[in-house]
Amino acid sequence: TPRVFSGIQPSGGLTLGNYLGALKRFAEKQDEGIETIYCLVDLHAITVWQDPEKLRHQTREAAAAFIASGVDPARSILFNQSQVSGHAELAWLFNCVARLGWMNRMTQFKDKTAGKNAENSSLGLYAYPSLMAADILLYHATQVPVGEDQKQHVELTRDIAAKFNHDYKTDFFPIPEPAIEGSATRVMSLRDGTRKMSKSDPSDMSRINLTDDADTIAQKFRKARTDPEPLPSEAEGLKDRAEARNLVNIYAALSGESVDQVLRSHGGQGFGAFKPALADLAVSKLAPISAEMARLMADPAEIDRILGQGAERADAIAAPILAQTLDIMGMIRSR
Ligand code: AQP
Repeated sequence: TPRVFSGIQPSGGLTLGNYLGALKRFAEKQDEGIETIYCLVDLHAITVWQDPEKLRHQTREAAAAFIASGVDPARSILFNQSQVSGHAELAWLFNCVARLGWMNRMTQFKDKTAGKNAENSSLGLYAYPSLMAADILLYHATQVPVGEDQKQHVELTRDIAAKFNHDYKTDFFPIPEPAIEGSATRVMSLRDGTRKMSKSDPSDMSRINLTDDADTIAQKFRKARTDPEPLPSEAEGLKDRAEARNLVNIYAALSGESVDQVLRSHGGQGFGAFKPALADLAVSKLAPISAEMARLMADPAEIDRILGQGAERADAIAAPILAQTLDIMGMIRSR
């Protein structure tokens, strides 16, 4: 039976990229009637420094964003990673399965240490993909909805599952599939069409936050970097225009239209007209989400209760899988 697992780091406020590449699709998967498990991966977040008070706030706010985006904690399992100890335990076991050479090929580590002294990064940041493999395989999940940027990590998860199965002569771990779908699998920065929109980008103007108000959203789109040409009438014409393509992709993903449909109605338009239309569309989709987030955040104890309940349901699936893994590896289990 198919089972979906995915997560988001509570490492800052969530962005339009997280919404279109992840949250919106998490709700759609749940509505397809597939078993869905969604996790706020706080153990991943601390691979870079997190102020403890802020981390708590960001975790609750991310939980509110899930719920406001349509993830129903009664139908999906929604919890924060550190409340289910199996994630950290299985990650250690996978640290002993994964090879150094595999980690060395991970582009996210290279991106996150670019221009910095990598020697000064946490060991956790380097081992991040091994923890992510544990997140997925701890539930024997088969489908992993992610944005384009996480594809390499899901492939590594497949390699770890296959090596474990091979080394221990078992078929215990299923080989999960990345599910990368839709026109916004890679939302780009509003300031630089070659970089992805990211919650940790130092420039707030590079991203739309789910908590931005209507004026801020309009201003950020107005100031978004573009070229001087009008929009083409066919997708082909966006080929060498990263910034224009990004705005059209965002429009398509928010409106539920294809890129061709968007260009049929907006082709020939200059950005002076297209940007306000895009801002209006974004506000109409995001305003109800940020309002619902604010409502939920007024009762943090209720959010914590939802996460605790989700963690109990998650642990009920995870604990037997972890126990079996330890047994397969030859660990004595006698208490
Ligand atoms: N720009 C994006 N476009 C489409 N999808 C995106 N995702 C992130 N950015 C984009 C998807 O959101 C999910 C959660 O990602 P994450 O929070 O675990 O970490 P990330 O991919 O590293 O995202 P950020 O926003 O860039 O966080 P920081 O800045 O903390 O590293 C994933 O499914 C991801 O694909």
